[in-house]
Amino acid sequence: MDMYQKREMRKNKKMEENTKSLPSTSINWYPGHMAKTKRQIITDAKLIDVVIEILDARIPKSSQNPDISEIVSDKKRIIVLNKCDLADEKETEKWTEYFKKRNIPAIAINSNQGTGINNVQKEIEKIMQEELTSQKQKGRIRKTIRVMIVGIPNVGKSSFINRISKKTTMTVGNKPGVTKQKQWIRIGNQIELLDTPGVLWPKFESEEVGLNLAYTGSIKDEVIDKVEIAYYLIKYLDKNYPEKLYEKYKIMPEDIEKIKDNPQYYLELMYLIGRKRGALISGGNIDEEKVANIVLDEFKNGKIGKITLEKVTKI
Ligand SMILES: Nc1nc2c(ncn2[C@@H]2O[C@H](COP(=O)(O)OP(=O)(O)OP(=O)(O)O)[C@@H](O)[C@H]2O)c(=O)[nH]1
Ligand SMILES: [Mg+2]
Repeated sequence: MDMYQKREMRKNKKMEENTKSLPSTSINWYPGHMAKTKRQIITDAKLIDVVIEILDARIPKSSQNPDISEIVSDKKRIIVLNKCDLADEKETEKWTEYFKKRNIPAIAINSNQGTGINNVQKEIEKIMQEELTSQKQKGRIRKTIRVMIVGIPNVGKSSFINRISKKTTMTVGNKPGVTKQKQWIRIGNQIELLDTPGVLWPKFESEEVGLNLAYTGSIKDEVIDKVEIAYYLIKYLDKNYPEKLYEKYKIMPEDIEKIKDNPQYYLELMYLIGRKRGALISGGNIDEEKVANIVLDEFKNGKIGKITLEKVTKI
């Protein structure tokens, strides 16, 4: 057993004791405009040939809206794993395999840099080929291919559209709820894309789903307790990516030695990060809000490393 595994065992025991006394998160954010967008998607789906479901490569399961998946289940569908630059490459590969095994084409992309974008365009053409050929044989000149882009808030729908269309038509922003209404855009002479506002669903299946959506920036800051969310993120990273967490915040084995038996281990770890980053208020106390903001922002922007929060368990 190596050093990390030993520490892990001690901590798991501690964590079980700790969590009992902690408040449980109850993240839910489903404002009226999302219900409205969902209704709009149901109506528009009737005109659509292909649906591109954009997922966050770091949380392919939690970022898949069960309501939307159901609405578009009878459509030709492509899954796009966006923000692959922020995710663990090996895990992203497993996720694309996972979807392909279930007969859904899946493509990993980075909408900021353009990686993988051409493959999406090829896939749209491929998936439509049979229908287009059959229409041609019947003597019909095929109309436009209509593609609807759906996904949770802040996952990169508008960024993807800007990339694939090589334009900057859509407004993008580093917060959820940027796109307020649907918008069409044409690319080339055959494809039309429909951008839609991000939609979540009324009740998350588990606390973990809510946390994953909060860590990756799909839930509005105003409706979450950032300190609590950062606490859980630190706990997750300490359990799953300790090397990356320690390297980023310059945490030494001797630092851990000092806090490892503390019943509030994860809170101490958060304070330790706060001290390392100078997140202090008068009297030398830790500015909890500040350290929470640092960790959440740095995670969201990939500064802690390429991290996948959900692993494929069975391909
Ligand atoms: N690192 C990284 N960031 C990305 C990528 N794609 C988009 N982003 C960033 O993610 C943020 C959200 O992008 P948007 O395109 O506005 O997301 P959206 O899905 O349209 O969001 P809503 O309109 O609010 O639903 C922006 O800060 C983008 O720069 C990507 O592939 N990698
Ligand atoms: Mg948008």
